[in-house]
Amino acid sequence: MNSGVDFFFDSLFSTNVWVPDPEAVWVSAKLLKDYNLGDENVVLQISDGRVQYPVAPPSGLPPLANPDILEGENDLTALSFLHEPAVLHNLRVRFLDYSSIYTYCGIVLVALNPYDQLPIYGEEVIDAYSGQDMADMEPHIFSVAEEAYRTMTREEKNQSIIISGESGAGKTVSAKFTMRYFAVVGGAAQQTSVEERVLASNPIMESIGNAKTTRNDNSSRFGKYIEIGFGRKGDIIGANMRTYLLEKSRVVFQASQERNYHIFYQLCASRDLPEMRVLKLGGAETFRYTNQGGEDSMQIPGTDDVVDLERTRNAFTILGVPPDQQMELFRILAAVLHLGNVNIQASGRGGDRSYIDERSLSVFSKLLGVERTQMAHWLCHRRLTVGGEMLVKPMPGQQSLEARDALAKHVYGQLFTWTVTRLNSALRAQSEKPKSFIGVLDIYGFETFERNSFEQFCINYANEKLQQQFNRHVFQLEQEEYVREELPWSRIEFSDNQPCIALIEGQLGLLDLLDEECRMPKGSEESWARKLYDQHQSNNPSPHFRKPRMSNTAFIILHFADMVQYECDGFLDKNRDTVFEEPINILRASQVSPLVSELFQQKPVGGSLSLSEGKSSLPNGSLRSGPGMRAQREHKLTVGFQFRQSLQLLMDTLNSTTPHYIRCIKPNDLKEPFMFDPKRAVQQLRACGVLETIRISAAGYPSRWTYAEFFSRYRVLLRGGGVQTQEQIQASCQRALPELIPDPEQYCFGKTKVFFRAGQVALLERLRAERLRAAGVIIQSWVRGWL
Ligand code: AOV
Ligand code: MG
Repeated sequence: MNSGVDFFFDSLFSTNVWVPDPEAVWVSAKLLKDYNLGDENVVLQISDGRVQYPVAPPSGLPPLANPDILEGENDLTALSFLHEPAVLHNLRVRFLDYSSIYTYCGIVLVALNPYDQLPIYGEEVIDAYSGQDMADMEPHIFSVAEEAYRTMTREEKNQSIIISGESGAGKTVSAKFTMRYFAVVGGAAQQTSVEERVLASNPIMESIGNAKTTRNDNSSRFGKYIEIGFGRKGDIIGANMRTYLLEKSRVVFQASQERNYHIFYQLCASRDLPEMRVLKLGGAETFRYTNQGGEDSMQIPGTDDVVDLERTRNAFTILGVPPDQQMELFRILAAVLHLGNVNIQASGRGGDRSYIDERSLSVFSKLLGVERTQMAHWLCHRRLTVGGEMLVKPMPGQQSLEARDALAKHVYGQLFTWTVTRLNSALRAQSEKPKSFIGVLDIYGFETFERNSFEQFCINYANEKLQQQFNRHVFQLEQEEYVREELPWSRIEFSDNQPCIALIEGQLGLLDLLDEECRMPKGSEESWARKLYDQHQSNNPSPHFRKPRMSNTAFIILHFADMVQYECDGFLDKNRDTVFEEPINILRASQVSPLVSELFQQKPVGGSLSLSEGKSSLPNGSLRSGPGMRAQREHKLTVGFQFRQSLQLLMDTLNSTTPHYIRCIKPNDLKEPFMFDPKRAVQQLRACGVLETIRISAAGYPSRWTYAEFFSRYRVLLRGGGVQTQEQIQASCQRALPELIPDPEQYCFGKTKVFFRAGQVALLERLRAERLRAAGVIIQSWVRGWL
C-alpha cells in the first residue's frame, strides 16, 4: 500500500524533530518509521537512545528540527522552522558553545545574562560598531545603540531604548553599556565633560536607589528613564532623567538576606575616615535599619563598600556637588540610621503613651541641627483638629514607632528626589537646545518573593504596562497598519495583556478600590480584600484574578510573566503614605543645615513625594513639576494614583519615539556563569512573546516610508525630472525599486507607504551614499576643470 501518509513519512524518514521533555523542555529525536506498528505510525528515537511511540501522524507530528547549517544563526528570523524548540535550541547553542549572549529575534535583541565578565565592551568594540549597519555586525547591545543613534540622526526623530526582563536579568547593566556607547560616539570633538557627567549619574543613582534583594545583589528599586540630548552635530549636549516610584519601605524594613540601599552600608563601612567621624556611625550591624536582613547578607560578594563610597563621592564631584554638600547629604543619611535606633516604648496606663530613649535621638538631632526635646515630643504626640479645635494627643507606642518609620521614609524619599533634581540641573544642556534625544528605560524587573506586598504589586504593574507597550507596538499597530495600507497579510495572533491591566487600573479595578478604601475613615485591608473578591471573583470574574483558598487577606494576579500572590497587609498605609506634619516642621527649621530646610520647604501632603521627577522630556518643556504644584494637591493623591499617572506619561513618551527593544533573559537562578536552565529560559521567552515576535518580524516589514519621504531621501537614486504630484512621486518610486532591490520579496507597495523587510534600508542607504560620492567626484572634477 502506498498511501499519501506513507509517502509523507518516507520523505521524512530519519528526520530530526523535537519532542517535549519534563526536564530539558525539548529534546532532539529522530523520526523512524516502524512498519510493525502498521502504516500510520512513526517511532521516535530520542537522542539519548530511548524510543517513543508517539501519536498518530500527520497532525501529531512533532516540530521539525532546522538543518544543521542554521545552528547558531544570529538572527532567529532566518530559521526555516520557527517554533519554540528551535528558538530555545539556538539560543542555548549560541550561549553555551560560542559564549554569544546576544541574538536578534527580529526587531528585538535578546540578551542572556552571562554572570561573567566578557571582553566585548571595550572602546575598540564601540569603534568597530560605530557607523556600521546592524545587518553587517554580530548582534550586540552596541549594534542596537548604533541603530538608534543612526535613526535619530537620519530621521531627526527621538528614539527610545526599552530594556525589559525580570529581576536580575541584566537591564541595568545593559542600560549602562548603551549610555557608554552614546558617550563615546556622541563625545564632542573638543573635550567637554557632558558625557562624563551623564555616566557619573549611574553610580550615584545606584548607591541611593539600588539594594541587594534575594533575586539580585544590585537590584534597582526605582524606575528610570534617562533622555540623552544630542545637538546638531550629533554630540551629547545634556540629559534629563525621570524616576519612578522608589521603594521607600526598604529604608525601614528589609526581608531576610536583603539589604537597605547601598549608600547606608557604604557610609557605615567608611566610618573611620576622619571626615566621617562626625556621623557617629557604627557598623551596619548596629543599626536597626540596616541589620534586618541578617549579618551574613550584610557583605555583598565581589563588592567593597568603602571603594564604592569613594566612587559615589567622585561621581558627585564630577556632577558639581561640592564636598561640603556631599557631607550634608551624608549627615542626613546617617541621621536616618540613628533615627531608626530611637527606641520608643509604650508607657502610661494601658500603654497609651510612649517613652522615648534619648541617646540615638540626641545624635539624630545634632546631625540635623534640630531641637531634640521638640523632636522627642512630636514623635510621641500628634495634633488633631476636633470640632475646629486643635488638640495635642499622646500616641501609643506602636503608633509612635510607625510615625518614626514614616518620618525616616519621608526624609529618604525627599533626599532621593532632591538628588535627582540636583543631577538634572547638572546635566541640563547649556549652550544650545538639544535637537533630539535617545531615552534609555531601565525599570525594576518583574519580581515575586515569598511574600509580596504593595511594592511588588506596583513593580509588576509597571512591567505589565511595558509588556503592553511592546505588544501594541509590535503586533497591534503593526498589523493594523498593514491592513490599512492593504498589504497582503495573514494575521499573527498574540496574547494581549489588556485584561490584566484593566483589572489593575480600570474602573473598579484594584487601584480604584484601594483608593476608595483609603478614603474611608474605617477602611481596612480585610474590607478591601472582600471588595476585590466580590468584584473580580463573583460579580465580574476576571481570568487574571483569584482568591487564594487559604487566605481572606490575599489575592492572586495571573500576570503575563507569572502568577503572584499579594498579601493585602500594609497596602492601605503604603498607598496613603501619610507623614505627620509636626516633625517635618521641626526639620524645616533646621539651624545647621540649609539642605535639610531646603528638603522640607513644602508642607507634606498625602501620597509619596518621590514619584516622578523631571517630568518633562528633552528637548523642550519645563523641567519638572515644582514642589509648589505638589503642595497644592489634596490628600486624595495616593501613591497608586500618582504611579498610574506617571506610568501613563511614560507610555505617552515612549509611544512618541521610535522604540528599540532589548529583552534580558536570566538563564539561571543561581547567578552561575554560563549556565542555561531551559525551564527558566523558556518561561521568560514564552511570557514576553519572543516567538511571536520572531514570526511577525520574519513575515513583516519593519521599515517604511511614505512615498514622499522616500522620494525626498532617495531622489538621487530615482529617475524622472519634473516629478511633482503625489501620483507621479508614487509612480517614480514604483518604477525605481525593482532596479534597486532585485528581490521583489524584500519590499511591498502600500496605499500611501512603501514597506521594506529588515536590512533593506541599509542597502538603500549604501546605494545612496555611493551615488552621492560619485556625484561629488564628478562635481569636483568639473569645478577643477573650470578653474
Ligand atoms: P536587572 O537590572 O535586570 O535587575 P542587573 O542589570 O542588575 O539586573 O544584572 C544583575 C547582575 O547580573 C549584574 O550585577 C551582573 O553581575 C550580572 N550581569 C548582567 N548583565 C551582564 C553582562 N552583560 N555581563 C556580565 N554580567 C552581567 V532588577 O534591577 O533586580 O529588575 O530590580
Ligand atoms: Mg536594575
